[in-house]
Parts: sequence; structure tokens; C-alpha cells
Amino acid sequence: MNETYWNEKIETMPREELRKHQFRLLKEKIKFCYEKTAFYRNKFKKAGITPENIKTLEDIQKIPFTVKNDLRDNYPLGMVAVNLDEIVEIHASSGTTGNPIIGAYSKSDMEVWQELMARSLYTTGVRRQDVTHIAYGYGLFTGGLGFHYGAQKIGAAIIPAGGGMTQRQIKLMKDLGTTVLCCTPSFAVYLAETMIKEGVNPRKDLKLRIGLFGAEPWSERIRERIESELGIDAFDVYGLTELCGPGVSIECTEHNGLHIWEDHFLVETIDPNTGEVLPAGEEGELVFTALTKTGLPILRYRTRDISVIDKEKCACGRTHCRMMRVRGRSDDMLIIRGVNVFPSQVEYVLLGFPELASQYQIVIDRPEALDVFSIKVELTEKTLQTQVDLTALKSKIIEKMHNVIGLSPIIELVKPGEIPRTEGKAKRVLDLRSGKI
Ligand code: DLL
Repeated sequence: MNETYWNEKIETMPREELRKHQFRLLKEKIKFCYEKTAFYRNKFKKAGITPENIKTLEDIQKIPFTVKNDLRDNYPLGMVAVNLDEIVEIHASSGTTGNPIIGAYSKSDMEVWQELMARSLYTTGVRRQDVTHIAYGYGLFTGGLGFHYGAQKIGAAIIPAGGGMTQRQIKLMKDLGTTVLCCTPSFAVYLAETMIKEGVNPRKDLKLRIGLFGAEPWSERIRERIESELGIDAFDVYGLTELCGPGVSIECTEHNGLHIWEDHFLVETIDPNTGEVLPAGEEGELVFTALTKTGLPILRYRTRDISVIDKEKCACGRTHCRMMRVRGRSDDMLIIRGVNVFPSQVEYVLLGFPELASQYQIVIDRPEALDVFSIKVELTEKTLQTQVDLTALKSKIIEKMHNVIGLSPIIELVKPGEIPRTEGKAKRVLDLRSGKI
């Protein structure tokens, strides 16, 4: 550890060396999966390959993908590769349908997770002297405990706030001198809003300096709002239960993408429709192979998350490649009247209007033959108090939407606080079309 890096040797390792390191781990992991799990043995057999066929890093493309349904079909512990008494912690992600996705950790998985979370937090500037307020949910969700383990390893003070009781959280942040806030970006917006309502001035009454936000897509414009309202430097943090939870990638202070910790994760980008591997720089679905996981090992996992990889060295000195902010999930993509729409595009347009607050909801229905696309969005308190021409505002929003996504939605402007808040991940889309022809 030094002033900049948690582990300088690893974080700044020349890419050629990093590739060799990855290949060494990959070979070991493939052999491990083949020997220890019937799931991978069968997958390999069906594809007509054995671990010996993997002779270069690129040969990974011979291995079939693993998908969410594989984990669901093998629920709860069918893909575990160690004796069950070697599993020391289990998490699960909710998922809206079917069996939950299980994350089962061996002792070494827990050590890696803690190390990667400490490295991630350190990268954003979290130090021993910090007071870390963790408002991600604790429990089965990996957010709360993931950040907890990382902050603990650094030696920072931890306030394990979890979700709920927003007013009390604000009081604690104020009274205990919180410097680092960890939560979903939507909860950060809600916290800022509540502070202002309660007469707390975040810039004056709090000592906040860093925010670590992830677990759901968010945009640059939300970042700008959070940063200016809370007076902090906001970082994007990414991960998923299937890999370890948070700790897969994080922004550095350059804010030009999230460094993927490639000494533990091998990333590929694919065309989500054909499965074809894309070159770095092209947008596609992220596919990860966990190089060091033992409890529930995972090869070529299709995340459904859409992003772009940049392998150029970063000005921060780190060599680990960067994924750009997740644009959305390929399965979140809406098809409205035949047009592909990502909720993040809608958010991008809305947040360009200072008259609007950041709470919105997309509603799609099909009362008859055609899709009806509407967006409910809250006005700010200030807009309500001033004489803004709401009809003109609606027309401007519709025009901008049309330019960006090619559709003209119905816009409903509502009062601040009318759209229900969530403590965990935000629910931005209400698709009422299912079952309707
Ligand atoms: O959300 C882990 C996590 C906790 C990440 C706290 C960051 C902070 P899951 O519940 O399994 O795990 O959900 C994983 O959430 O595949 C993405 O679709 C989405 N996601 C996670 N981080 C981001 C992010 C945690 N920074 C799924 N930007 C992933 C956009 C994100 N989407």
C-alpha cells in the first residue's frame, strides 16, 4: 500500500504480464471446473472439448457461455465445486422471477472479495481516517456486507446503516461526521432531497467528501446532480452476485471508466444477439470469467450488461482495462412500437431539463393495437414556485425525446414526492403490456 495504490505491483502490472498471469489462472480454473463439477464437465463434453484444448487466452472462446438460467436450474448449490462444509457464506440476488441466484463463497473467495473491496475503496481515496456510512442493504444482497468488508480491511470506521429510516441516517451522518457515503445512486438522490427538506445543508452541515454508488444504472447527469447537491466526488462501482458482488470494477479519480480487476476477472464483450466476440472499443454485452473463484466457479458468464471496454493505460497509472458506465441491460431494453429504447436514454433527456427533479417512471401499455409510451416525471420545488409555462416545457421534453430516441412519449409532470421511492434498486419501468396482444 502507498499513497495512490492499495497494491501497486498488481494494479500497474504491464498488460503483457497481466495476460500471462490471467492465462495461468485460466488454465488452472478450467481444469478445476472440469474435475469438480458435473455441470462444466457436461458443458465441455457437449461442446466436444477438454481442458487440454485451451492453449491460449483466446481459446476461451471455445468454451460455451454460462447464463443466468444455468444458475437457476442448478439452484441452490448444484454448481458448487467444493465440499459443502467449505462454503462459509451465502448471498442471493432477488431476481423478479424463478429461483434466486445464489452466491456461495469459500474461505478463499471471502478473502479475495475483501481484498478487492479494500482495493476498490482505496482507489477512490477511502483511507483509515474515514467514516464510512453504508446504506446499501445488508443481508442477502451483496452491497452492504461487501462494502463493510472492504472498509473494515482498510481500517476505516463503519456505520452499517443499511436501508430505511432516512431521517435517522441523516442525523447520524451529521453527528458522526461521515466522510464516505455508499449506497445506490437513487438512494443518494433521495437522501439529498430529504436533507434539503429537513433543513440540512449537506455542503455545510456534513463532512461528506466521497460517494460510492452502484448496483443500478445511472447517468452522468445524475452524477452531476449528486456531486453538486452533496458536495462530493461520486464514483461508479459495479459488480454482480454471480461474480462476488461489488468489487468487480470501480472508477479511479480520473472518472474515465471503471477499472476491472483483471487479476481476478477475465472480461470479453459479445454481440448480445449472435454471441460473436467483439474487439475492444465496440459496445456489447459483458461476459466474465472468474479466475480465482472456488466455491461457485463461473466461466464465460453472460451478464446482459451493455458496455464498452477500453484497454488503453489510464492516466492514474493503472493498467487494468476499463469498462465504460453500463448503458443498461440487454434484457432491460424496451421495444416500444418497434423502436429499441434504454431507460438510460430517457433519463439522459429528462435530466437535461433543470426544471425537472430526478425521479421519473416510464409506463408502457397496450390498451389496443398500439403501444402507449408515457413518462411521469417530477418537477422541482423551485419550478413549482416559479411561473414556468408547463405546456411549453412538455413540448420541449417531447421534442428532445423525439430527437434522441425517435419516439414522442406522453409527458406527465407531477409534484415532487409523487413518484414512489425505493430503498434498494430503483424501479423505473412499468411495462403493462405483458399478456396483451
Ligand atoms: O448489485 C452488486 C453491487 C452492490 C454492485 C453494490 C455495486 C454496488 P446484483 O444484485 O447481483 O449485485 O445485481 C447485479 O446490477 O448485472 C447490473 O445489471 C447491475 N449493476 C450493478 N452495478 C452497476 C453499476 C449487485 N455500477 C446487476 N451500473 C448487474 C449499472 C449496475 N448497473
